Amino acid sequence: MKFATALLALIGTAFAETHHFQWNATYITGNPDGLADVDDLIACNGEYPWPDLRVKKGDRIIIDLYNGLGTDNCSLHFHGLFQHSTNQFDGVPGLTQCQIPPGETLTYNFTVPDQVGSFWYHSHTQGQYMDGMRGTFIIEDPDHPYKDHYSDERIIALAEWYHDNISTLTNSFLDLYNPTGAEPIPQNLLMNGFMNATINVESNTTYLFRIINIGGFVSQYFWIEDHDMTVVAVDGVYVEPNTTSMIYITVAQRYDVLVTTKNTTDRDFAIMQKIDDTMLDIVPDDLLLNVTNSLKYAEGNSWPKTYLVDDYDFLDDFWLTPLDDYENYDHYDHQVTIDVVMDNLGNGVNYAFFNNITYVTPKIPTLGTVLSANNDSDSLNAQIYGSNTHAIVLQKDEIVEIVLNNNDTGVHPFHLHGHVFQVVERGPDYSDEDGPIPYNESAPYIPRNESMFRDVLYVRPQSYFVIRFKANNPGVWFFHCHIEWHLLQGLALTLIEDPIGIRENEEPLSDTWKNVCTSCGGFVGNAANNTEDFFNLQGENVQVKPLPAGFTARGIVALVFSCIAGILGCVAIGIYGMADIPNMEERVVQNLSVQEREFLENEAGGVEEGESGENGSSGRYSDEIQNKKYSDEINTEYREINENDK
Ligand SMILES: *[C@@H]1O[C@H](CO)[C@@H](O)[C@H](O)[C@H]1NC(C)=O
Ligand SMILES: *[C@@H]1O[C@H](CO)[C@@H](O)[C@H](O)[C@H]1NC(C)=O
Ligand SMILES: *[C@@H]1O[C@H](CO)[C@@H](O)[C@H](O)[C@H]1NC(C)=O
Ligand SMILES: *[C@@H]1O[C@H](CO)[C@@H](O)[C@H](O)[C@H]1NC(C)=O
Ligand SMILES: *[C@@H]1O[C@H](CO)[C@@H](O)[C@H](O)[C@H]1NC(C)=O
Ligand SMILES: *[C@@H]1O[C@H](CO)[C@@H](O)[C@H](O)[C@H]1NC(C)=O
Ligand SMILES: *[C@@H]1O[C@H](CO)[C@@H](O)[C@H](O)[C@H]1NC(C)=O
Ligand SMILES: *[C@@H]1O[C@H](CO)[C@@H](O)[C@H](O)[C@H]1NC(C)=O
Ligand SMILES: *[C@@H]1O[C@H](CO)[C@@H](O)[C@H](O)[C@H]1NC(C)=O
Ligand SMILES: *[C@@H]1O[C@H](CO)[C@@H](O)[C@H](O)[C@H]1NC(C)=O
Ligand SMILES: *[C@@H]1O[C@H](CO)[C@@H](O)[C@H](O)[C@H]1NC(C)=O
Ligand SMILES: *[C@@H]1O[C@H](CO)[C@@H](O)[C@H](O)[C@H]1NC(C)=O
Ligand SMILES: [Cu+2]
Repeated sequence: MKFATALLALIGTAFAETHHFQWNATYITGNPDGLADVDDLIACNGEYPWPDLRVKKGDRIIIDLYNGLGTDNCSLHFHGLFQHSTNQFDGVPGLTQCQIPPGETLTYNFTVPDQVGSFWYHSHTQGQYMDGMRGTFIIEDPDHPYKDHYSDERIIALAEWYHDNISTLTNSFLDLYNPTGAEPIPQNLLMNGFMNATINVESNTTYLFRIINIGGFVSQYFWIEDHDMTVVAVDGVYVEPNTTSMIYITVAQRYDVLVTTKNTTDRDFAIMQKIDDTMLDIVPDDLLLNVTNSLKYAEGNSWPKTYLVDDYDFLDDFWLTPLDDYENYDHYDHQVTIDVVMDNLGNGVNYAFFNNITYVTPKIPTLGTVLSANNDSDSLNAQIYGSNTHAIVLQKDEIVEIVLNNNDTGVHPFHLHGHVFQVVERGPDYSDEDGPIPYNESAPYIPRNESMFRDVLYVRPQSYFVIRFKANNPGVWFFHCHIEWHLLQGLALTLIEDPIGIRENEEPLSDTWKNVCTSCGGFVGNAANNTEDFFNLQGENVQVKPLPAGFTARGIVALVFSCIAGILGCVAIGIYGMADIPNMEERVVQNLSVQEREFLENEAGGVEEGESGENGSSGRYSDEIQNKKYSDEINTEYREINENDK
């Protein structure tokens, strides 16, 4: 790699290298799926896809990340790395750093002393990595337990792809006119950055395939025509070999598998990836669900035919067994129970909640608050981290159990930063029952002796999972759904693990880290940016206020449209089943702030003048959503009103 310089340093008896990269994130025009040019593909030093990083256990990685994105912020998170004492380089704006503003550089600087396997890196700024800012990160193991079983390896990075950029999609996703929170439908699936990829292999050879889902939304089924896969590691954890013909891989998960090629080369085979279409609200007719790639044995062979299957009989990762000794925690000291709920707030937007909280970024990054608290005792008090960050303080070395109940009907892959966790329980799919069914601690579903450990685990619809880990890695760690749309909706909480340990062990904040923070509002103070009284949260960022009792976002949409239309909206309301709520409009209007009422009244008048004929009589959602000009205007203003209202 031309931009890398390698230095050698002696550590113990082994040579540990330092890999120093200079990276410049910029927008370029590109065409990942070969079907549409996009102007805002994020490139590294002008190139897409981003480089595969490959280091050895014990090496130091230094990345000078320059933000060349013009007007947009960025950041970089190294997925799955423990970042002992370098929590400041975990890369999460609002938690462990500030957003890197355009024109500035943050130098990430950390080692990988105790991890090996398949990882990846990505921007942790507002869904941005789905625009291309992501790559794979391999930590080689000189003592790989399966090294005698394979002779070469290949990286297979999976993702979905959108033709619209993420900021455009986010605007229409987090929108009053998307009250059910339907996620944008991707256009295609990619492999190693492109569509219809080729993986070259030799015949009669066993390979280690590192399958890494670097996508931001859909899980994928993955299978190879007439080739079995033997899973030997997941998420950087070696497992006892388990042979399967198919895996199911959520975003952010990794499967290392052994694949032995045929001893003939007369034809190529299909490598298939398929969208888990149960995650899509609608499946457009022209969406290619099964995408075909080539396991290429020889030049001149024709492109393999699509290889469809009837059974989606994939390996259930719950039953994998770690190869090494992972301590199986048979109890917990601290239980955290969270229910996943998707619901609307007063601006009509659909949010995601753990219990009643949708995550809102604090004014000061939480790590900054830990380090600047007046004393250790204050740093142990969750209050200073804000009421809307869902901050939970963990005591040094306690065994933490997270019970996650999924009140939603979708699958969600949850990720914990800074750890791999023990998978204690995972309930079945309750989508056909009268769910949701929460975890019943007195009647556990499946007890296991040698539990699986990993760093991303999915929960099934209306079901639950239970995980445990030991709070032995001081740091501020995010726990969140890795579906970027859901993270944007606030499906996250903050674990402040052993704050005294952080204050004692964290390396001094680096100069570039501090510079970046200084240019966007500082890193000293509580969540509300109060440097004097850490228990005074006045002015903190909080979630939007709830909808008036008895209303749904659809009702609000109907109301807004009826106001625009200038008719007091029986038709629209009827469509959304709101007619049975007495005095619906009056009640909504009463619950609105003065500003909101004025706004709606003015808007109703204003629109009537210009647009009455077109819009007035129909009252139909689908017709009116065509009138994008007005909906966009109303939306922007509506949002501003709510923000000012705090
Ligand atoms: C980053 O790339 C842009 C576009 O090529 C260039 O204008 C800028 O000078 C580069 N900045 C750095 C620090 O490399
Ligand atoms: C990939 O292959 C599919 C057929 O399997 C085809 O429809 C699609 O256009 C191809 N994409 C590109 C970019 O060539
Ligand atoms: C995203 O697309 C929109 C609409 O085409 C455009 O206005 C905007 O500048 C794009 N954003 C970025 C970051 O390029
Ligand atoms: C960049 O981050 C700063 C500080 O958090 C924020 O005020 C600003 O709105 C962000 N810019 C964009 C384009 O999101
Ligand atoms: C990286 O971190 C190490 C350990 O703190 C420090 O000695 C070194 O100077 C740092 N390098 C850079 C380029 O920041
Ligand atoms: C396949 O590999 C095995 C062991 O490496 C070797 O004995 C055998 O001759 C090879 N067969 C072919 C067809 O290359
Ligand atoms: C070719 O592969 C098959 C199984 O894949 C094996 O049984 C056979 O012995 C191999 N032949 C040679 C010549 O290696
Ligand atoms: C993709 O596979 C599924 C299941 O096998 C099938 O129902 C669907 O029709 C396939 N789609 C295409 C375009 O081949
Ligand atoms: C392999 O996975 C299956 C579940 O798909 C499980 O039943 C079996 O016990 C596993 N075997 C081993 C050796 O891990
Ligand atoms: C989740 O669903 C369960 C079971 O219906 C219910 O008891 C619980 O209150 C729900 N949680 C939330 C936060 O709504
Ligand atoms: C969530 O519920 C708790 C306990 O009832 C309450 O103290 C807190 O204010 C609520 N938070 C929000 C954001 O509604
Ligand atoms: C925090 O307060 C200081 C002093 O008032 C101000 O300069 C800074 O911009 C504030 N930062 C944020 C993120 O609000
Ligand atoms: Cu989710």
